[in-house]
Amino acid sequence: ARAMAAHADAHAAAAARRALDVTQVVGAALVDDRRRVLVAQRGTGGLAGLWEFPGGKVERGESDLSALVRECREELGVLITPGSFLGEVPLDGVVAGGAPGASTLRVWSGRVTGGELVAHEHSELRWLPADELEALDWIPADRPLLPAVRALLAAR
Ligand code: DCM
Repeated sequence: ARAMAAHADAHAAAAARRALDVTQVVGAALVDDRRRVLVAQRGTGGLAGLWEFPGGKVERGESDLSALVRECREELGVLITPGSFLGEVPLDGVVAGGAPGASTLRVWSGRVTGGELVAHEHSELRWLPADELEALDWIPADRPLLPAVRALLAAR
């Protein structure tokens, strides 16, 4: 019941932030049949060279999961099926254009269910097992999600 309440709270908070028109970011921890997760290296911008879970900004009027599916199609050329919600991390004000913590990164697990994986926007894509995640040079927002991703891979 507590998990359900927390889930409802997270949804209410997300709706409130959208009402304020603050930028939200979604990401996908895509897993395969070999207990690996897809990680992507940013090729351009201030975060170039850092690793992330693929994703991006939720557009006005778009749901989180629609944004997740769209971003994976645009960035990776694949159709994904979202799975479980893994967690939410505050982003700094640079992304949001607002107060620190007003914007968040929300990450779901997912599976690739169609298409051919191509790095359309990243400099590199890698499928990595749980024990190779910690050593990557992660975007700060993504690193706190690693325990949840490792648990996801261990549970499969
Ligand atoms: N971002 C992030 N973690 C991700 C994906 C994105 O922290 N897994 C951040 C980086 C950018 C912003 O969200 O500041 C928008 O991402 P993009 O440039 O990919 O649209």
